[in-house]
Amino acid sequence: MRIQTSRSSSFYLRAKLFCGLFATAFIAACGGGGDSGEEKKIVVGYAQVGADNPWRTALTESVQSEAKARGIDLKFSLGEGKQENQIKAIDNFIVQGVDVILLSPIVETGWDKVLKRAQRAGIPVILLDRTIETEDESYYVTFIGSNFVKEGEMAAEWMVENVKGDKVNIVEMEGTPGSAPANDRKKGFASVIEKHPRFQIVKSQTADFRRDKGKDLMESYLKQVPDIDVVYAHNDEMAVGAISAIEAAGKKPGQDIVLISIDAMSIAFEKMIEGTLNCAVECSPLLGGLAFDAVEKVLAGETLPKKMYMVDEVFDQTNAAAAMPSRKY
Ligand code: GYE
Repeated sequence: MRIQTSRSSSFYLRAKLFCGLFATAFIAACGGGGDSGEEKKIVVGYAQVGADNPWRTALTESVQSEAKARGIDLKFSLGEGKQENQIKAIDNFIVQGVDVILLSPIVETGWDKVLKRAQRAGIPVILLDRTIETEDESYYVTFIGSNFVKEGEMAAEWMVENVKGDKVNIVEMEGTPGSAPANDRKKGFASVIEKHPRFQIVKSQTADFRRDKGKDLMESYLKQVPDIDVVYAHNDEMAVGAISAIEAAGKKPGQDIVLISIDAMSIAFEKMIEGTLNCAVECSPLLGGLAFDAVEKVLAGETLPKKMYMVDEVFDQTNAAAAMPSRKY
């Protein structure tokens, strides 16, 4: 884990110190409690992408249940898969004067203006689950989630080790265009196969992290490419869609065609155990605990590492059954 001090966190620290100096006069405004002697609740706004797949719903539940457990007032907004809705949600949180904003950005670019507005309002922003590309890293305090480049590398490394043959044709199913996991899982995977020329990506298109679109895309791949050896799907849901398209075409997923996906949700374990999915690289949606630890630390004036990565594991048919009972999502 890399530890960096950002301009934004020192700014919040200065704001906090100011509050500390004037604590007796302005105690309520600074969140220190009012006449009743009761602690003022921390208010957090969370701009989530949407509810398009089970991974995302698991993340939402993790954040909501953790807020509840800690007595934090959570203002929750679902962006319905649109960046403009997420930007509106952030502006609303600014107007409401929340203490901290959590953002799961649908795509990587286009956040600078709204994040600048949050910074001017003195509201720290924590990136949860997905990263952004920005002209100014001080617009966010920290990122909490997985290293998607590494996930792509792990998927490719599993393939290099387990898939034999002089010429291996891969079809790739990409996640939401412009999203950090789609960009980085592609990058990580490509960086490994570059060193192993027997592997070739013959087609690569998006299926938006969705099962129905994964099925449609696989149907079209099967028509266009006669000899597919491997499907590399950026998430389980698209792989599950691909599995049904392969079965409908009269082929055996997991045997005639190797399938590799990312997330390792419980559906992936079911598929690995039944033999239709070969490998799943983990990406945990259980980020609520870390998110609110970070919220509390930033409000206490602590400087956080700029990136906090989850440790992800690789599962396949050799260890899926043993791991299944201890899986939490
Ligand atoms: O892999 C996918 C979801 O952002 C890491 O988004 C997340 C990804 C996850 O829709 O299933």
